[in-house]
Amino acid sequence: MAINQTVAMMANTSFKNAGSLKNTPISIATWNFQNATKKAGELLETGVSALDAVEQGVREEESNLKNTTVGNGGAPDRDGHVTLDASIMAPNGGAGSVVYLQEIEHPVSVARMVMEKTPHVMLAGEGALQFALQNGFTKKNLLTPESELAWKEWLKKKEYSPVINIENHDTIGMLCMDNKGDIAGACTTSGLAYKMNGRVGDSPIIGAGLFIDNEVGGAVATGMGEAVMKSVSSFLVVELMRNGKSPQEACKIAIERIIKNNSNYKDFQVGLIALNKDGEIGSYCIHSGFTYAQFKGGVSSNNPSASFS
Ligand code: SD4
Repeated sequence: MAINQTVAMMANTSFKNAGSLKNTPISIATWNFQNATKKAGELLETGVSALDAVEQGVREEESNLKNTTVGNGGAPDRDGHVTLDASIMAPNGGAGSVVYLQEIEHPVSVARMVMEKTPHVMLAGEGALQFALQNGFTKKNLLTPESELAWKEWLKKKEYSPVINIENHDTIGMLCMDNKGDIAGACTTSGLAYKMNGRVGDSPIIGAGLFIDNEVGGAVATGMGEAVMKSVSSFLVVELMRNGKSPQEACKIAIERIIKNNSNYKDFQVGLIALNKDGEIGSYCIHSGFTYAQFKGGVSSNNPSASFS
């Protein structure tokens, strides 16, 4: 390489890095899941990779019985099945996901195995379960007595109307940057409570619920998956960042796209969070009330997101 080319590259790099948080371990997650961001963040601070940290972080919520939108204790569909969707993306561009997976507490870890042990990106339903069982996962009844009771109560009226920010929105999407500056992400959910049997949301759809490009950054979504899928929102956020937008600007533009394309946007919530290679964070949602958790430099916080309304 010519010397002047090398010097130009070095100058460019140091300019870009001036004052940035590049290589500073950080974990952020949708909603107030500080247990999860703390778990991931503390791992990152010991030198664990972004991929390992993000998996371990979201597993906290998959096991949290009080969270009725993720993993064990997740609300069932209309017919009483707890069906889980999850995805994971690695800094090397790898991606794995599972959809409509039942009776496995940690779908994110199955998604990781799909990424690492198969030539595929996504496994669904029975096939995903079979793959999980063959790889050492064990079956567990994920319908807790509390979730069953709430479902039976819902059955009395069978009214399907998601309540913004409350009952249907506790999906965890997480983004981590490790001390090498590598970024990974994961998203895991039982989806919308009392959804139709067979319904799959955005969380396991690469580009919709989650997207990482380790040259640029990552984004992850929560909320009404149908709207997120139609706009391929996480991919859009990353592409906007690639084209020079800050994570905050990118999230805002992507939410505005959803609003523009869905005349019923007043009836549902979508929240997006993003992280770029300089460690900058963005977050934007349709309706106020969405928050994101963050762990950085040993400090844990829950932060209100900017919103359209
Ligand atoms: C879905 N996006 O299945 C998920 C639901 C969600 O917080 O985010 N809930 O559509």
